[in-house]
Amino acid sequence: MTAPSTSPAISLGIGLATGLAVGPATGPVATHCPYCALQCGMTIGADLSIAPRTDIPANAAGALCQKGWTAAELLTNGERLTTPLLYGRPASWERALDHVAARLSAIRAEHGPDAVAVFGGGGLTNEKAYQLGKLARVVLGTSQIDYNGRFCMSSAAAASIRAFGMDRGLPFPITDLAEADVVLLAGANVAETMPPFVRHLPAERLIVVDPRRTPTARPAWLHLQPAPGTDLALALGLLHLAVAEGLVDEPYVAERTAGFDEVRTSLASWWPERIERITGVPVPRMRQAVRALAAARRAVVLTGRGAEQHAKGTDTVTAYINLALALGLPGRHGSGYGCLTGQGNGQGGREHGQKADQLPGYRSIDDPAAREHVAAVWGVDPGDLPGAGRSAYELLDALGTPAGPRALLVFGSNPVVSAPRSAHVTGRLGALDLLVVADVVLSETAALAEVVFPVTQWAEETGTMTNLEGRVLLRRRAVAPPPDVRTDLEVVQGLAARFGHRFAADPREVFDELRRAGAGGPADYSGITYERIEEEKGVFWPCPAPGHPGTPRPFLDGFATPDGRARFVPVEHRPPAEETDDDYPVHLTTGRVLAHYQSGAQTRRIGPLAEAVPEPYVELHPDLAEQLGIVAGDLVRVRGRRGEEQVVARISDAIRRDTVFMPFHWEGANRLTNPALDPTSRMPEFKVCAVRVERVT
Ligand SMILES: Nc1nc2c(c(=O)[nH]1)N[C@H]1C(S)=C(S)[C@@H](COP(=O)(O)OP(=O)(O)OC[C@H]3O[C@@H](n4cnc5c(=O)[nH]c(N)nc54)[C@H](O)[C@@H]3O)O[C@H]1N2
Ligand SMILES: Nc1nc2c(c(=O)[nH]1)N[C@H]1C(S)=C(S)[C@@H](COP(=O)(O)OP(=O)(O)OC[C@H]3O[C@@H](n4cnc5c(=O)[nH]c(N)nc54)[C@H](O)[C@@H]3O)O[C@H]1N2
Ligand code: SF4
Ligand SMILES: [Mo]
Repeated sequence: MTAPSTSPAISLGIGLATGLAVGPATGPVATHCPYCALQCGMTIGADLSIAPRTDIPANAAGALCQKGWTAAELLTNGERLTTPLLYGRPASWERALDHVAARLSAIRAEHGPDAVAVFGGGGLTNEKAYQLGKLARVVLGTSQIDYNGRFCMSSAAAASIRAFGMDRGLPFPITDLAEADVVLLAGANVAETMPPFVRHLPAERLIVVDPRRTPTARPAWLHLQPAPGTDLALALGLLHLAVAEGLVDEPYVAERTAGFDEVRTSLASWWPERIERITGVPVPRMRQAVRALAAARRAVVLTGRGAEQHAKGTDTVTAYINLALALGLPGRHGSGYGCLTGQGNGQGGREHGQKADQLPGYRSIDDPAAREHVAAVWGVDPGDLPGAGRSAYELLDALGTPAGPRALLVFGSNPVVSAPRSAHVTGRLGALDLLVVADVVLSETAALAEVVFPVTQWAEETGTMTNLEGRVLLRRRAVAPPPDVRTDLEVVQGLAARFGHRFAADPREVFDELRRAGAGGPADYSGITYERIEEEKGVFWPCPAPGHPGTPRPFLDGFATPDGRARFVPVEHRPPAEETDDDYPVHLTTGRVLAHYQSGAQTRRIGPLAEAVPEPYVELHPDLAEQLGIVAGDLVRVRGRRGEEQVVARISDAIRRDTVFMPFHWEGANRLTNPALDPTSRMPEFKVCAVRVERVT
C-alpha cells in the first residue's frame, strides 16, 4: 500500500519515488479514464497530472470522480508488477513464455484442447478482447473461453436481443437523457458508480428503484424501495397499472411492436396489492411512477446491476422493457430503454469474441455464415473452429474436475474476489494443473498463479474502448511503461508464436483485422478508424463503411428484428433462488462504493482511495441492529449457506429493515453470494441471498 496522502499530487510524488520510467516531456495527451463504462475524457501530462477533457460528451462538464483523479497513481505504485513471475520468483520473459507454452502443449496432448481455458475481462480494449478470442479458437483450439462480463450486464444483453434484436447499452447518445422529462433508474447507484453521469439526468423527475436510499435515490423525485430480488414483480405491477389506467400507447404498440396481447393477458394475476405484498412498495407510489412515465413527453427506463444480477435477471429486464414498450418509449428521440454497462469496455468487451458463444462482430458462434466469415479472416477452416463453451461461473466451477479444463489463462479479472461462492472458486483454481495470470498488480488471483505476466496499463498503451453509449473511443499511449513490462497483445503474440502462429501486437493492426472479422455482424466497426475516432471524438457502431456516419440512435426507424418490430415477451415473477428462513432471516445484497473499483485490486492500492474506505463492512438498518444488539463499529459475523465473514457494522436507515448490504471490493462478500444462474444469460445471483447477522462477542 502506498503511504497515505491527502491529494493525488502528493501521492503521485510518492509513487514516482519508486524510480519507474515516465514518458518524454511532451504536452498532455488526450485519453480516457482506466475505469468505468462512462470512459470520461481526460488528459495526462508527462508529469502524470490528470485533468478532465471537455470535448467528450460523457463528462463534457469537465467532471471526473475521485477514481479518475487518482488514476495515474497506479502507474508508478510500488506494488506494480515489473517482471514476470514463475513459481513466485522473477523470471525472464523468454523463460516464462516458454514455460507456459510447454505446459499448455503437454496438457493439451494429454487431455485435449478443451483442457485449456481462457478467462478475459470487460476492462480490456477491443483489440485485446478480439485477440483473446482468436488465441482461444485458433491457437489453442479450445471452446473454453468466457469473461467477467458474464457477471456484469449479460442479463440485460440477453433481454435486449430478445426484444430489439440487438444489444447496445444505450441505443442513444448520453446527452439525449437531458431531453427526457422522466427517467426511471432501476438498480443503479450512478452517484457512486459513475458520478458525472448524474449531470445528464433530469433533476426534477428522477425515479429510483433500489432497496437502499443511496446517494442516487436521496435527491430523486421518487424512490421505490423494493425487497432485493423483487423487481420483476414491481415491473409487472407498473405495467398492470399502465394497462388498468389506460396509459398504454396503443398506436405505438400496434405499429412498432409484436406480442403485446399475450403480455396483457399474462398481467391479470399481478394486481397491485399483490405486488405491494411481494415488493413492499406501496401501491400509490407505483401509481405515481407509472403516471409520471406515461404523462411525460419523453421518458427513459434504465437498468443497472441491481435489477440484472439475479437468477431471473433476463426476465426482470424484459419486464422493464415490456413497460417501456407499452408506454411507447424505445426508438423515439429522447425516449427509450437502456442498460448501463459497467466496465471500461463493458460494451466492446462483449462484441469481439471473448464470450463463450460468440465470434467477432457480436455474431453467434453457432451461426454457419458467421463461422465461415470469421474463419476466412483467420485463414482457418470453419470446421476447425470450436463451438460454444461454458459460461464464466460454469467454467470456473468445472476447473480441475475430470471433465473440466486443467489449465486457465486469466487476462483482466480477479475472480478470487469477484466470482460468486468465491471460496469454492478459489478451490477450483487450486485444483488446476496450470494457472497463468496477466495483471498489473499481484491480485488475489495472480497470487495463486504458477506464472504471472506483468502488463502495461491504460496510459502506457494504445487501444479502443466502446463506452456505455456504444461510442468507440481511442485511449492513447501517453507515457512509457516500465522496461520489463509488456502489453497484453505482446503476451498473446508471444504465446501464439510458440504454437507457430503469427499474431500482430500493434493495436492498430489488430483493430484493422477486427474490423474485417466483424464486418457484416451486428456490431460492425468496418468504417471506424483511429483517425476518425480522434477527429470525431468517437464513432457509434454500427458503422459498416468508411463514409458511414455511425449510428447514434439505431432504433429510430425500426428495431433490429426481421420485421423491424420490437418483441413483447411474457414473463412471470418468482422468488429469489435462496429465500430467507428462520436460520438465515435477512437478505444480503452486494454492490459498490464510490472510492473502490470492482475487486479492489487497483483501488485498494491507491492511497487516497484506500483511506476513503479502508475496510469491508456490512450496512444494516438501526431497527435490525437494535434487535441484534449491534452498534456501529461492532465486529459482526455474517453467516450464510456457503460461508461466513466477519466485518465491521455500519448502521444506516437508508437500507430496508430486512436487508443488509456489503460492498464486494474485498474478499468476503462473495464467500456468501449464491451462484444460482439465470437460465438464459448464465448471470449469477449476486444481488440477493439469505444470511444471519450476529455480533461477535
Ligand atoms: N465506484 C465504482 N464505480 C463503478 C464500479 C465499481 O466497482 N466502483 N464498477 C463498474 C461496473 S463493472 C459496473 S457493472 C457498474 C455497476 O453500477 P451499479 O449498477 O450502479 O452498481 P451496484 O452497486 O452493483 O448496484 C446498484 C444498486 O443496486 C441495488 N440493488 C441491490 N439489489 C437490488 C434489487 O434487487 N433491485 C434493485 N432495483 N436494486 C438492487 C444496490 O443497493 C445498489 O445501490 O459500476 C461501474 N462503476
Ligand atoms: N458480490 C458481487 N460480486 C460481483 C459484482 C457485484 O455487484 N456483487 N459485480 C460483478 C461485476 S458487474 C463485475 S464487472 C465483476 C468484476 O470483477 P473482476 O473481473 O474481478 O474485476 P476487476 O477488479 O476490474 O479485475 C480486473 C483485474 O485485471 C487487472 N487489470 C486491469 N487492467 C488490465 C489490463 O489491461 N490487462 C490485464 N491483463 N489486467 C488488467 C486489475 O489489476 C484486476 O486485478 O465483478 C462481479 N462480481
Ligand atoms: S466516472 Fe468512471 S470514467 Fe469517469 S472518472 Fe470516474 S471511474 Fe473514470
Ligand atoms: Mo460490471
